[in-house]
Amino acid sequence: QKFNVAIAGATGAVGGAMLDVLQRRNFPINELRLLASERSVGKKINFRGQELEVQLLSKDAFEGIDIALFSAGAQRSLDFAPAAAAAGAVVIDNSSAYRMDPEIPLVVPEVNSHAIAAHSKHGIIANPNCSTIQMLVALKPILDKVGIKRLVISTYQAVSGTGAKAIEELDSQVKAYAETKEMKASVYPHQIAFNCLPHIDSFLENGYTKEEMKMVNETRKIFEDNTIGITATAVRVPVFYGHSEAVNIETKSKITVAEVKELLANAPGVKLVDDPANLKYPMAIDCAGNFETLVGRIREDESIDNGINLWVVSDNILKGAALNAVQIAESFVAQYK
Ligand code: 2RA
Repeated sequence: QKFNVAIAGATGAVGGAMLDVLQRRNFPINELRLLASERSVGKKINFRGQELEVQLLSKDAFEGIDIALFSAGAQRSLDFAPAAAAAGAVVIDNSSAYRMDPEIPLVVPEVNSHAIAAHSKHGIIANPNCSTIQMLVALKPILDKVGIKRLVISTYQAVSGTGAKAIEELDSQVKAYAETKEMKASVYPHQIAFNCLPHIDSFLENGYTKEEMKMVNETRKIFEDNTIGITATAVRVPVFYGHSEAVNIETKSKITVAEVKELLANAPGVKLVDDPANLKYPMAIDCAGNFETLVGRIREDESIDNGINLWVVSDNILKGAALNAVQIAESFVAQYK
């Protein structure tokens, strides 16, 4: 069986990655419809050797579409996802628009693919935030085995999470430095080259950023457990692709480092990279372009009874967005088509 698929936001960084992932995973496509804003209409994009023309993202652009992948920002998802669903498509939305809506499933296929069942309410499935996805892929086997009481997370996030302009900004600042010229900041409030910004998305009343609270709220929704204590610090670092995360876990019952390694070595979507004696540990430069979530630096947190530390690295544009969205589509068609 083949499906008619639309990509809303087809010319953006994640939209382009969705196209790449659909090809790499040989998703069964009958028609692929590329949708974007006015300024991109008419652009030609190659897909499986075919030249496709970008069409206007509008309410009536979804006639005959089975699956609509959205990555065009929250407002466009709010404007157009209901119309796509009304036209009979199932919408898989990468924006933050519907993630915390109690009637909309928020899905990481390796973690809670059962939640896809709730797509029937509104025809929309939400893709979690990139930093949440990679962490939960690593945590899921530990959660199932010994339960999780508390998480303390620090993230080191690539500039591609902000978008194409941020990639250009880091590149131009590094070049300016090399030529001893002044580095200019416009996408970010401060210089990002050779710097770390503890500021991703906007600040909230409680002193946290939206990015940090996404990790708290999305984790509790996906794990279906509001009792897990979670605190996060999200930091932008001068890396192009690949988010890195230090995850401290307090488990409900004891688990050894050896048991964690055994679990992760067999966990779906995970690649164990944990051999510090031979300088082998997850690095952003090794995850870029690949589908796996790399986990290493596994060690006991001896400051509490049941503590484990992990270092988790994954390509924020692939597993953090485009790959997870396509895997939701794969899981959806496997269960419901
Ligand atoms: C970021 N997770 O990294 C956010 C959105 N992609 O900027």
